[in-house]
Amino acid sequence: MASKKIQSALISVYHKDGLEPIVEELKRLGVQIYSTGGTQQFLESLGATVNAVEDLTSYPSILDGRVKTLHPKVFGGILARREENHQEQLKQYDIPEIDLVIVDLYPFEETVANTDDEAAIIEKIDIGGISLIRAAAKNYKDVVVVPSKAEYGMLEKLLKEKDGVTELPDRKALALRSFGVSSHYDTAIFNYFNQGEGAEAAFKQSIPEAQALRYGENPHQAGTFYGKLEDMFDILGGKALSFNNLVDIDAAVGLMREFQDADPTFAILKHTNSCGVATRPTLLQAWTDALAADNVSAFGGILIANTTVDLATAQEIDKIFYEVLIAPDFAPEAQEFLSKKKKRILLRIKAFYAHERSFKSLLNGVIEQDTNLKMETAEELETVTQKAPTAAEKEDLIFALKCAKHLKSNTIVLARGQQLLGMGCGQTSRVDALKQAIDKARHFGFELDGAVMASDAFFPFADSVEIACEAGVTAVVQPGGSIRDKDSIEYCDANGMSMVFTGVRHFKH
Ligand code: 93A
Repeated sequence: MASKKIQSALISVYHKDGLEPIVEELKRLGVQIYSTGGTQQFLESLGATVNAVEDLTSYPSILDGRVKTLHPKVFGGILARREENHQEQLKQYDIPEIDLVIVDLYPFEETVANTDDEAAIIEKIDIGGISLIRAAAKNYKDVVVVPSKAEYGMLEKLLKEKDGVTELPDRKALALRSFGVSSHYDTAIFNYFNQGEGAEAAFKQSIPEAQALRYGENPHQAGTFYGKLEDMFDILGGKALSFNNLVDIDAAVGLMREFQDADPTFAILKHTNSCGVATRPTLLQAWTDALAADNVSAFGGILIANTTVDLATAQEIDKIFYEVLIAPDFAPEAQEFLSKKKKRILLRIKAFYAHERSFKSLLNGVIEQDTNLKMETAEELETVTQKAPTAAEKEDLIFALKCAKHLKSNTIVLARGQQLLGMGCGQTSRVDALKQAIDKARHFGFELDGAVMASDAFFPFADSVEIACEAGVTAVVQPGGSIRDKDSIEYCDANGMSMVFTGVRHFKH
């Protein structure tokens, strides 16, 4: 039966005001009232007949009021289902049913706002009251719960208009309000503990801070960053980071993570894609050879190095316009020199950190996945052609694969001698990506004899291998797994090329 008539009530409120009309109704309906000390006094002052909770539990309020209502005789009467087996136990232990629970919690938030006295604040963490609310809300099928003053009006109406008879939807609505109150209350307590020295650093980090950005991807879009950049970077100078800067920095860091233990490496990115990458004995040479792959796209780019930027390299970099320069460190004279350009963003990265999980919002939800932290090694490459790649080619295949992993799919990377020669990315066909890579490489003056090719996913047909071979490519790395793998392999064998499989796809959308 969904209709219930309120016959008994437990009232325990911190602020007593506002209860008067409710008490009048409870008196009129002859509801049996149980109450805690202070509330009891107040209700009696209004002429109500009240049973002390202490008489019910046969316990006084103890430990300075910390334990008042926490007793089976109270919670049993709230939580009992109004069914046969629970009824028997209520009888056995002499527990009266409680049909209505009215609570106004200790004012925790107000206390935090008004004092720094920790002991006073802790004392205002309500334990019994919040338990009463949660218990009554759990048993909403039978019990009416009023978790704060905000619901007094609703209750008054039910008592007045329906003589204390309530329906299931009313009780469920009040239960919903109750869990709203309890979660808000606990969040306030959490926020209090999650500050100052007592807060655990790791836990604090997991609660991102909000930082308004000038705008989102475009000026007509508002944007916010949730996170703490200072944990990852020393921001040494430049204008405020934009939404797009953050997206590009993330891509740059992801790419350079692959090269963090390599010889000096430089990468140049635009719109999250690398257009130049080189590993060399010196950073200056790495910069020069990264730029050589596409000195047009580099304009306004995001630059990242895996080692300290020295003055000579800084002076070369300074010749082009860039947005952001990221490095593990800067020689003092290099930092001083680069800082002269006030708008350019200079970031000292503390670690090439990567979250193990990544998220993306789409449709009416969010998707989450393991971050792609896998990278194959030269030893893991499985030769599938008669000819195996040389040791140098293997190193270049891994280099190209690292670049390809961080380019938008479909992508093809052409590389040689630890230098990106050309790349195609974000294409709807693998052949288009390859053609783009070849065109770019040639446009910037590279011939492709002896170059290697990496593909983020398998070749569905032999056409890509044919085009690459004609351009001069001698070794290919791909995951494998196409039903036509045999066609590509046979073409390589017939044309003196080597091909290796990784078994690992690196799509990036
Ligand atoms: O200290 S408590 O967490 N321990 C309890 O057992 C308990 N039961 C009710 N606080 C408890 N309450 C709270 O006491 C209620 O939430 C209410 O705010 C207050 C009412 O106390 P009094 O009626 O004595 O003024």
